[in-house]
Amino acid sequence: MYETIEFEVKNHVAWVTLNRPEKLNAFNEQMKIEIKESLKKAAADPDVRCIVITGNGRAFCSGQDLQSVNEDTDYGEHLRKYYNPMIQQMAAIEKPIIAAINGTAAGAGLSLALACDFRLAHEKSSFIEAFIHVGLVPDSGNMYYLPRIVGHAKALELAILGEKISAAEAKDIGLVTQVIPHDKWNEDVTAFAEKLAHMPTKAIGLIKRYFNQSWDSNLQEVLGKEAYAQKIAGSSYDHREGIAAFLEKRKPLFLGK
Ligand code: T3D
Repeated sequence: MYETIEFEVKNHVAWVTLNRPEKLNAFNEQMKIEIKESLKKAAADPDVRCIVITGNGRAFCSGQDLQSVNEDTDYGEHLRKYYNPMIQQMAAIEKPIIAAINGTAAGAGLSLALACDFRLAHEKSSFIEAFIHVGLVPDSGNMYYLPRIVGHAKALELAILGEKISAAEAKDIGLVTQVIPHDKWNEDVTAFAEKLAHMPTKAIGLIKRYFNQSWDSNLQEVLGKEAYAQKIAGSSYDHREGIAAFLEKRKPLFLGK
């Protein structure tokens, strides 16, 4: 069904695997369309409670396919048509999204990882703000997320110097959640994703929505939004289950509703 990605749902987790390994999973037009379609499908499926984006081969994603651009390419239009809607779509999905960074993440491939809610890094993975090496600026949400994740000074350093950093360095600066050794990669990524997929999905969605909005809100507005969100979470099945499990001294069985 898809030409440039693989898509599978298993144990409440949707796996979106970028599949152009010979180009280090660089984005061509088809891949951007297919990622968007698969995310839409995962978002709409009530059985899906966590999404993982990963890559086949030795890279996560090397950014825009540089063989598919030329001097007539209108990058502004290209971003507005493909990348920006994808990044906005990811922020709007009220389910956790994990980037399972199996190898190099470069340029807009790094932006894709930054737009995820969690970043798990393979021990051999690397990260590079490659834009500067082709005379471009960070895009696809990179200028929004990178300084928020690693801080202004570090973000400028990475974007302007464009030096490759290792998974261990990425962990040190807070860019990734966890570095996973090669022999534990599949097992640990699956365990992390399935753990999230069995948590209170509705509350996770609300956390994501209001954390995102908090950047543009003052304290009074955030307090109001927290009260609103808590009213919704407080009337959920999972809240009742959490309280019951606590009182009965058992493990909760959250259903994501
Ligand atoms: O709207 C718009 O379209 C503008 C948006 C732009 C967003 C961007 O993403 S701009 C930044 C684009 N990405 C890059 O500049 C990264 C280019 N790639 C690299 O710098 C390096 O390949 C890596 C650092 C990612 C990995 O280096 P290395 O040494 O491990 O691998 P390699 O040998 O360079 O690449 C292996 C193959 O993948 C090679 O093909 P070959 O020679 O074996 O046939 C290489 O050409 C290909 N490849 C890697 N990245 C891309 C690519 N082909 C097309 N586009 C790529 N981005």
